[in-house]
Amino acid sequence: MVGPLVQSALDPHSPQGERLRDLIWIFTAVCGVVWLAVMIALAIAVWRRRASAAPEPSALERAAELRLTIIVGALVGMTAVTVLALTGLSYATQKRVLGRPLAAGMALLVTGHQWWWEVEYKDDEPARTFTTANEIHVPVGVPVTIRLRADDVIHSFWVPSLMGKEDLIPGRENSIRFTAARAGIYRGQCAEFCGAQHAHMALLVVAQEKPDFDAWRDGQIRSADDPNEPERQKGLAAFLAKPCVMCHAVRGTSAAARVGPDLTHVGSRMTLAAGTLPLSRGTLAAWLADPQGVKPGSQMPFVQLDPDELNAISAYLEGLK
Ligand code: HEC
Ligand SMILES: [Cu+2]
Repeated sequence: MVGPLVQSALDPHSPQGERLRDLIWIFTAVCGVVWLAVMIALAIAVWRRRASAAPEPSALERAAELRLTIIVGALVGMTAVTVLALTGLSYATQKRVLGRPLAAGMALLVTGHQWWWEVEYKDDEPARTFTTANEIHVPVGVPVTIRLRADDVIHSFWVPSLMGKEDLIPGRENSIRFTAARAGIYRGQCAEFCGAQHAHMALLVVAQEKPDFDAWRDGQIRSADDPNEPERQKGLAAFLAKPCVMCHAVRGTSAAARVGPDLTHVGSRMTLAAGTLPLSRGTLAAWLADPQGVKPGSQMPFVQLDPDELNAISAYLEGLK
């Protein structure tokens, strides 16, 4: 499919991601220095103790006591200053990354479902609004605000190269912002345990140059084309006759349900079932033949299809570019 996609907060591709990466390194460096200092102090103490003869336990050395009090007091003070400084830095970064709303830009709405992502592109013009799933395209250099909702349980939206995590909570709306700095494909993952297939709740963010993004969006706004090939026509007929239509929408047909992912342009996506499989005609057929084998516990039930129907529907879906 799209090669081995590494998702790493240490490999940022957005200004917000860079802020967070800097924060991670500063914390790591400061804590590393503190750890090293503690280990050195410990080694010195052990070594000194062994060298000097054990003093009389009940003897009181006023000077030594005073020195120790001052040293311990100073160290407690330094610890407090370090912790406060790191807290302040973390707070400042959070304000910069999440603080002021972005002026212009693009807004979309992502809803978490067990175990897939519904993605809605809103537009002032209702005819330009559309829904897709598991793959978010954004233009490079444009600030993107994503409103986050959940349908069932708590999920967490995390695309490490672009931004930190944000929870999707039923009954509440959160939001997250980022600006993709470079074209690329960035993998994301649900980061809050949400049930059996939590690990198979991935998504891709595809950052594209503006003209490519516009072309993609215009393609997604379109309804599905009527199939010309006989096999795909058979596939469409079978799809509409089966319970698929109780859960899925294909714009331009009578299928308009929203229980599962919108399939209008499913063939244009890189992955199937929220990053579980690369998308091809073969994996579509495997999914339809045994959704519970591919993704046990998934909310898509097995639907009985004879081999011809299975082939025809797979061909139809693959052609929904
Ligand atoms: C009871 C509701 C339901 C029925 C019936 C159903 N599906 Fe699904 N379908 C889902 C859900 C929910 C998902 C998301 C599964 C996941 O990724 O965890 C899904 C996922 C899919 C996907 C993958 C979409 C993507 O973008 O990854 C395809 C393709 C699909 N269904 C096709 C079909 C076809 C064809 C039928 C009929 C033979 C069908 N479904 C019947 C609920 C349903
Ligand atoms: Cu989840």
